[in-house]
Amino acid sequence: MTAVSDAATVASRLRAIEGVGRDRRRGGYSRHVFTTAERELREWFAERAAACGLDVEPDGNGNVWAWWHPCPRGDAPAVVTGSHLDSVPGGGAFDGPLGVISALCAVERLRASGFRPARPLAVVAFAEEEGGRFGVPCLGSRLLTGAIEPGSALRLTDGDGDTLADVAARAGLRPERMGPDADLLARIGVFVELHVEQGRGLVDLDSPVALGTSIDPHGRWRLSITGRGDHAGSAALADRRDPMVPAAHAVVAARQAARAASHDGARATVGRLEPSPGGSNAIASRVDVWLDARSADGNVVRQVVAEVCAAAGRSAEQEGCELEVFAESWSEATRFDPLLRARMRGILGDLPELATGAGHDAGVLAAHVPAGMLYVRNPTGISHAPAEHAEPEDCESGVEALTRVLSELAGSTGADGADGTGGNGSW
Ligand code: HGY
Ligand code: MN
Ligand code: MN
Repeated sequence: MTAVSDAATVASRLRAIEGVGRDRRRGGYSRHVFTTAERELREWFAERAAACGLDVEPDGNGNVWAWWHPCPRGDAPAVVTGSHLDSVPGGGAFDGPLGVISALCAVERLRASGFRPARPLAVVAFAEEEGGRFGVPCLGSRLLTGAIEPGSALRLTDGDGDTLADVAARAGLRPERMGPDADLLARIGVFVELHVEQGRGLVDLDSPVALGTSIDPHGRWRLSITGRGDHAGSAALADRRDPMVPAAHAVVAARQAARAASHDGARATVGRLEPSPGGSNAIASRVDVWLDARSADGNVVRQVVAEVCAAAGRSAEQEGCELEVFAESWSEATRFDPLLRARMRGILGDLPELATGAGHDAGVLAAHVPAGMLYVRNPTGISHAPAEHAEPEDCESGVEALTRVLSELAGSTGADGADGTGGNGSW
């Protein structure tokens, strides 16, 4: 591959956006879908993609695609790579943007090397992967693939009570057209996502890059506990119906239930808890508790959730409160395409292979097209927090790997006209 000027390194591209969406209160970044910060990133992505000769085409669901045209077989299923630009509240700099930026850098290097794809090649930035604004992760890829019913998606609301329909319309989309896009989905032949590792697998294996094997089943539930608001100083204990007490039991029960099922890799987390009205000298009238539960076994996830809800229910009954539970999202287990994984191993050599508990758009697409992932070492192992990190040289190893994979999958240098598949039409 050609030598790369600093201008096209991942580190330089990350620096170019490092000021966008900084969260002064929480630290890290808050770049939620269709907010000013995320819109700024979309515009930056579109500019950079156009600058490297790609045709930028936003789809009807808020995802942004950048296509490498023309190519000898324009109608062949495309090789697609990319990730997302949105973040969790107070998130790190790499989760999402590393995959999008690495894809752009890989395309720039392929073009600079004189490579010509035998089939379309695209870079995509999916919308609302974190579910940080509307509560459902991978919303853009779920809408594209029909993994979520459009009507229920459009009725999702953000913290201000604005619906996705209203926010999307303000962003220039046509809510009535949002939903499955079979034509676009049919254009995708294979999807490869590069992502910062969310864990310490690579640090312990001392390798800068790994292949993804699977994503654990995982979901989100909202426990809504209703009591009676009152004065913190005058309400007698015997008269209280304080929803914060069952909420506290839910938090502790999450850890206990996960620990009891830790042999199945169970994890249960309450990262978000919203008392209303939220006065420090008032008993809350209602508390919403969001439970995130995951495990290698979907039945174990459901078991953990049942235990947490039972504990919160018992406490709510004792406290004279009402508990309602709402399932907000569910992601089945993903096993990445073994043929594609073998192909990527053939291209990159025997890299470590990692399972993950973190969800990705590649997990949603995997139900429709061969999908694979590349992980870049994160020396802290931490993610969804400002301490998330990847060293510049490891990011370059990631781009190098992605560039080689794209070059192989997308076909020839134009000399031999090979179509890039493994010869048997598979990947
Ligand atoms: O929550 C997840 O696993 C992903 O980061 N959206
Ligand atoms: Mn991510
Ligand atoms: Mn994430």
